[in-house]
Amino acid sequence: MARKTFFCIDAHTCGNPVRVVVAGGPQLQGSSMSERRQDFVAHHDWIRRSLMFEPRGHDIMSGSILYPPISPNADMSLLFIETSGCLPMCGHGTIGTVTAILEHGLVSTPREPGQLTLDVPAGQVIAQFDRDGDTIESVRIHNVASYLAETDVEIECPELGPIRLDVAYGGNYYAIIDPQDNFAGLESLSAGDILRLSPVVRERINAKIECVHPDDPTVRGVSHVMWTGRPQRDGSTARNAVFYGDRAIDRSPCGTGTSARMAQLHARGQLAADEPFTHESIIGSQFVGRIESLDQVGPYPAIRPSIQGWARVTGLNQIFADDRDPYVHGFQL
Ligand code: PYC
Repeated sequence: MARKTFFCIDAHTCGNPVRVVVAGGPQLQGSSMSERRQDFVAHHDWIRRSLMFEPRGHDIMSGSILYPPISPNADMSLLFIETSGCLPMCGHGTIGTVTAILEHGLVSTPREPGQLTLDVPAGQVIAQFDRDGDTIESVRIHNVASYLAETDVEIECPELGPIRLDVAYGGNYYAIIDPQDNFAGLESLSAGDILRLSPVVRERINAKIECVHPDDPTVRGVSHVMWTGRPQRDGSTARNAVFYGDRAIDRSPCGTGTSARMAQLHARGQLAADEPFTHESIIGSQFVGRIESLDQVGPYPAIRPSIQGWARVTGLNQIFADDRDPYVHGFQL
């Protein structure tokens, strides 16, 4: 019998799960986290499926695997794993991972007090944390440069008719659908509607446009669909629901999605650099976004966003992947 053991800390960030693999991850080849992500996808993807899908995970499971730093200035590296694949960057995943590893003493002395510098497939991000004794109260991620890639692309959406959407990058590419003639806003959709319509929207936008990151051609294609609407909670600027993978709606306000949304609004002249942006999720949890500075990605004017949120650890999980188990590689209904 061959049995592999993964030592995990399970957590959630503002409602969305984060399974942090602290030991048991495979050794990866490559000189950057982008190359190592490609190596993982080519040779070790069964681990993602095993830990994310049923019966060890579920449709919305998401997580990370910890690795030593690659860059001389970094504290550690993260690989993101999800039911949807291996993301270049994940905001809620980073907030949950940082909270889990600090609360469990896995980083005793950050290179800079109060912050961790992390190599991730999309580049490098900085996580500033607020600590109260042994508890991490909140984490602010200084994310990769984010930009508006396409505006007013029209597609035919089943049930709604023709709709216009923008595509923006915040660590992943997002199709962003704002209220318009054929879409009354997020409040007009049920979770079932989002799960039914979003895969078709994603397929049609990817058939119509090709987005490729100017600095890394392995980062390409719209993976996430964001429906926007009016805020329902005090203090929120906007509300959103992000669809990803085959069946997932982010329970958090989505870190890379909030970054993409701020880049879109800034490029459209609807969000000033000094204006706070509090994003509300489908369950009412909030991230506080900020435009930290302006940047450029290839030909695109870009922003450097930060997003702040909180996470709570839900338990320690020692997970077995046993060759005798016919469902060792996971399944999806
Ligand atoms: O928070 O960036 C995020 C994210 C991506 C997919 C789910 N959450």
